[in-house]
Amino acid sequence: MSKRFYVTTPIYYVNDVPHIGHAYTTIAADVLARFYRLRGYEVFFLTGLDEHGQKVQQAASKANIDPQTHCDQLMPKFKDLWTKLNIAQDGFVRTTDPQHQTVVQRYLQNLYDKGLIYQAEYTGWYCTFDERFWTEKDVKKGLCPDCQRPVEQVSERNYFFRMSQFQDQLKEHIQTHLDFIQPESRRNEVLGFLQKPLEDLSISRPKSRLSWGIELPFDRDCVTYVWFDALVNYLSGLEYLSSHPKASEFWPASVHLVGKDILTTHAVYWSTMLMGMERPLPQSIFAHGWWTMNGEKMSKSRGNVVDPHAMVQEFGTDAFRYFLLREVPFGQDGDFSLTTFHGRYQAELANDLGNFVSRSLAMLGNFSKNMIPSNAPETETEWDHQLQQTASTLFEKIEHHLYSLEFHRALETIFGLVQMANQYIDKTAPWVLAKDPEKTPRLHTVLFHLAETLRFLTYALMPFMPHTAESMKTRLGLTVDISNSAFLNYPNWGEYAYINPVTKGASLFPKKDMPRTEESQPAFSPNPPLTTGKNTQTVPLAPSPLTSHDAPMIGIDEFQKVQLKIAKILEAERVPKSSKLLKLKVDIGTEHRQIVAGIGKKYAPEDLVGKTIVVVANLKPAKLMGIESQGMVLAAGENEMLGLLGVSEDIPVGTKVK
Ligand code: ME8
Repeated sequence: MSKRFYVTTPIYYVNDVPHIGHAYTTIAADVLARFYRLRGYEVFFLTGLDEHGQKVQQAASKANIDPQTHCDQLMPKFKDLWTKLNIAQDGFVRTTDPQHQTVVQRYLQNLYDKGLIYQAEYTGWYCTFDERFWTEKDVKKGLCPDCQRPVEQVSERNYFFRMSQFQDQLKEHIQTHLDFIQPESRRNEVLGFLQKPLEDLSISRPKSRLSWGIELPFDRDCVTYVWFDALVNYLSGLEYLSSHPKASEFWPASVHLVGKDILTTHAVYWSTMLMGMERPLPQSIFAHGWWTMNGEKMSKSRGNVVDPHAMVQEFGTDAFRYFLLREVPFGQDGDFSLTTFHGRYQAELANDLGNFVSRSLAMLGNFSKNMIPSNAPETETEWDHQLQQTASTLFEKIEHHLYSLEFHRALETIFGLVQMANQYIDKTAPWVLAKDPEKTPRLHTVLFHLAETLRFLTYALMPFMPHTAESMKTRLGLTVDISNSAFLNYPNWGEYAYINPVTKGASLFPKKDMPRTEESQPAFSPNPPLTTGKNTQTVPLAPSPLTSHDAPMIGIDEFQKVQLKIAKILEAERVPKSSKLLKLKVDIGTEHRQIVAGIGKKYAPEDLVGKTIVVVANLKPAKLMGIESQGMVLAAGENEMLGLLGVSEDIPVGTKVK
């Protein structure tokens, strides 16, 4: 029996055009879907649109059109972006699809018939934006505790789902299925939420207040609460969008990818709904973090929204896919800045990967007439061996990282091989071998190893950067079909019989100048994809770290004069009369130091204690506001400090940073 993998994204509200958050989850889901397809799984990848509810009704009335027309107009914006981002979904749900509505009504009737839905009078504080009620104790100063917008008191007869009945069963499930809610910190949050008694869930809205929704099958005067309607898409999509003869067997889903803000609706509402519907729970729900922009929350009013279209236009689809998944661990919040994006583009895509591909193909052209030497050469040197070993364990590592949704680690592993391959070229110096006919066998070994590395990288990049991989495949003259099941068995070094000539082609990632001025900076716009490239942002850009305009080049020996060390903050307090300065006591392994740091606007002292940071340990002591500082903490930012540098691993204090 073949293995199945079912991955979903949230279905996105069509109250506006798609943004980076939508792109982020959808790219992550696409990478998983592509990987498991290549691994020989039967895959169903579902995404779509959440078209009902108050938000959409309001957006439509603002535009002075009826809600269905509004949805029909916005839907292509999402589909177009997915095409541009090379998203290969298997199903695209719209909650206004009649088939979806039928499934929702069927489940509602089923719960109603079982006595799990009842009618009651309800008075509460209602937040239109979040489309949910809050109790008296939740609301402070008349504001929604979630989005801080004003709430209004609403009293109405509603239908309720007996969610409270499933509280213990849900807690037990979460505690006994450790993969169910990920990452672990989020599991603890949900368990924390479940400490309080769970209330029943209002699943209807009177048509007099909201007409844009699916009618309740047992009361035509009410429509279904938008979350109940939306969550059912994970089941309805399978029913009517999959052509697989056993589509229902894709349930339970392997993973629902969601943003951290909608974890509760998934972990609690959806899970208890499934319990009521007597359907198994998904294997896992993974909550990813949120992107900020240059340290600030993205919002249209601030004009700091990242426009995915503009990023793709400037840097290409694969660079955008790469950056989003490489920059930040999937469960954590991350900051988007053009400087960082450009930095990774130049260093990792243009210099490392792009260079490796063009150097290798150029040498195959120059020294072997575009033909890959036949497979014979055994590994001869330690370098050959190391390259081969690293490539041979690549796929297991990728699979391991993707299993725990560590996209950044999977990419780090792949790019580790790229770096090693570039060093291999430097060490083996094929151009020197080419000058001496006696060294031709050795030259062929080296060229063969380069071709094999290219082949392994082509396969490995396929899920992440499909255009790039496809282009590498063509350049290398590979004839294998790498659309499906190509990773069923991982490739073996030396097994492929090369017969076609290679072609060098144009640069995969041409070097780019950092857009330096507001006018030339197309990535951010207050009104994103509708006006690609025209509306420019107001955020000033930090200069690129890779251009030499701002800082003179230094040699490695100069850099090595700076002694950087891992340190732990033991104490922190404000420096009197300063809003910016904090006095820290840090452990640098060999001793405790007092450091005065200008980080007081970003951090409260109590948030810092226990943090692992990086410090300059050999800076001459200096006095700041009369207090001696015996070192310096490393932090990112220019005029404004955006954050302290930390470490992603558990590294002992005192360890040298190189
Ligand atoms: O919540 N960074 O839809 P939605 C990362 N229709 N992710 C972000 C983000 C950011 N800055 N901003 C938003 C809905 N998101 C419902 C879902 S599912 C049955 C119904 C993410 O369009 C957010 O976390 O408001 C969420 O996962 C997704 O965008 C969709 O948000």
